[in-house]
Amino acid sequence: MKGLPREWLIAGLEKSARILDHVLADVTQDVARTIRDGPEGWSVLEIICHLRDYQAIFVERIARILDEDHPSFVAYDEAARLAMVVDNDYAGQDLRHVFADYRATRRQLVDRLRSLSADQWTRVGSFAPDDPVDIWMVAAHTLLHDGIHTEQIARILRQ
Ligand code: NI
Repeated sequence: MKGLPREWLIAGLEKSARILDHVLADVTQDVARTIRDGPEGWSVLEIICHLRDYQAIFVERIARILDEDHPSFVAYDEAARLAMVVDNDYAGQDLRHVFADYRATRRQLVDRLRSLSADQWTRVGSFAPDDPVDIWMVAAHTLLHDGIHTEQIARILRQ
């Protein structure tokens, strides 16, 4: 995995946000609030809020890896994920505003990754002892997380 060029990972993060932009191009606020992944599932708006909030978590992990000596991370479980829906009032957000935030943060993430030295890429944090997490892994997690939810949005928009 790490034999892949870093630039591919970074370009993937850029493209992933653009794919989501294309998917959302014709989605109005009403549609974003109405279309859901099943009766109990999240709306498109809630999914975009989730992507924004989780990207912020990934970006913070990268910042801590760079700024601290071997930081420890907290894993966010299902309860924490669901609490954010209420605490951050996902249902009351504006789709375009939230997505603009997500894209701005993505641009900052991409710029920061492009600026890293070879030594910085080797820095690590961890969730548990003997389970190091480096910047590549956090960036790949961000990209994979985009993919999971972009598929979800594209699928429910076709229902
Ligand atoms: Ni998710």
